[in-house]
Amino acid sequence: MLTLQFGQCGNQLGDILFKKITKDLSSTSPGTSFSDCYEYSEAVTSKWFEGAAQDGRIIARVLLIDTETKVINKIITKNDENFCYRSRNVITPGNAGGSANNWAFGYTRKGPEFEALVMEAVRKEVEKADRLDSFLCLLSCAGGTGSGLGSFITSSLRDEFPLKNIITAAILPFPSGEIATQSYNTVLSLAKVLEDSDLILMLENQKLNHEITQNCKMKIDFPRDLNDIAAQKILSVFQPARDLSSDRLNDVNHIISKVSPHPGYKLASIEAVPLIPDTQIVSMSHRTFQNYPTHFKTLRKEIYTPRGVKSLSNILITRGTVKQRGKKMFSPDNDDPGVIDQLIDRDIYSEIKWLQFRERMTHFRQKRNFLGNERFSSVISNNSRIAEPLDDIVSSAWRIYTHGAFLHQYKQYGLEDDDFLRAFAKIESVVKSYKSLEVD
Ligand SMILES: Nc1nc2c(ncn2[C@@H]2O[C@H](COP(=O)(O)OP(=O)(O)OP(=O)(O)O)[C@@H](O)[C@H]2O)c(=O)[nH]1
Ligand SMILES: [Mg+2]
Repeated sequence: MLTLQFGQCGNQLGDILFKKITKDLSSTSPGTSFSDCYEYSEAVTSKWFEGAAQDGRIIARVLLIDTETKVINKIITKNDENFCYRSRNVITPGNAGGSANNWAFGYTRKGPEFEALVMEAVRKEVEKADRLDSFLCLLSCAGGTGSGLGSFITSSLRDEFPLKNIITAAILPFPSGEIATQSYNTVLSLAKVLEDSDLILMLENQKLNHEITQNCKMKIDFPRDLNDIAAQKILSVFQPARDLSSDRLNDVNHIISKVSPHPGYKLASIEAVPLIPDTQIVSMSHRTFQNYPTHFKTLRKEIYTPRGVKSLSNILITRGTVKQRGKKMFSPDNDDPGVIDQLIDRDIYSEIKWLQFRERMTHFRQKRNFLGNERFSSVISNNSRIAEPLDDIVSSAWRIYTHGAFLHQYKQYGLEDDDFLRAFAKIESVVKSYKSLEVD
């Protein structure tokens, strides 16, 4: 995997993501055997890192890209004790002062300006790695750099590496009160990344914020806490685990084939428990307070979706200890032939039978503790709930468009009405496809 971080949000989220990965690696109570841990560490290190620096720290396989230097400088001067960045992978030419929350500026000006530098760095990483099959792009949709430059480079990746996977983690803005042009930028950037990515992880700031406030009493540290739980969600899917039905590792190809089986449906969201940011942990007891049934009840509450929401695919990922009630072991039943991890008892299936379309549900399992949690479960789901926030964004973009608001800012960088209309149409058709799932 090669991670590409774009703009303020992409870089801040990525920095926390890599801190979490090293935290996961250095767990002092992994809860499983030495050989399991060794295998896990090897898989994690080869997925996210590329060897060690002279000072012994491991080097993150990542490009840090921004049109201004402030955010990235802050990140690289902080000097983490466990990992470091490769200086040639820090791409912030000059100090052009950002992309002014304007997708068109980021896409049409900064895109071509950065392309050669970024792609040269990508090629070097691809050549160096044994087998690099995927790119993970981190960006926010509302600003100018992540959305504009990020979606431009995603197209360049797709053109040059047609067979590699591209996963985009897209941060959606709060519905209102942030940036006047956020709905244009979100529609324009999503329309592009939908064409070029195999899977888009939708991370809504509003929802992340809600998830923290309902679990934690302390004041939220924005955006740090949001990035903290967003990173936990992403890692819960990508850190090593095995598909219980085939014993196959959860490599990116496998995840994409399970979550996004149809090119018309590429949007996924992740629910997870327990979701507590590091800054909110008062004591370790938070990490273990939930017993096994409560744990799944909480997951059920998180994944609760309004009536009528239909899912195309779901992967349940369970990490850590699965307590066996009354020592009843699970025995494979008719619809689950094949290998079932010995640790899973039948309770787990009774706890999750509420998941819709069980026949389309896959189960990934990892015995090792996760990020200091004795037990951590998540569901990555491709379902129709996403139609609602998308519909809101495209409606709000239409509203300002029909008043001609801010259009000159985009037209001065070459955008035409047709470009807007095509992007609106693209998002509307995605909304329609997801809504059509709900019609029985
Ligand atoms: N979750 C999260 N959201 C962020 C973070 N930083 C910014 N945002 C959100 O991202 C949007 C703004 O985009 P930025 O990433 O700041 O913009 P940029 O890509 O740097 O683009 P320009 O500054 O316009 O060049 C808003 O919706 C913010 O709420 C972050 O660290 N985490
Ligand atoms: Mg910025």
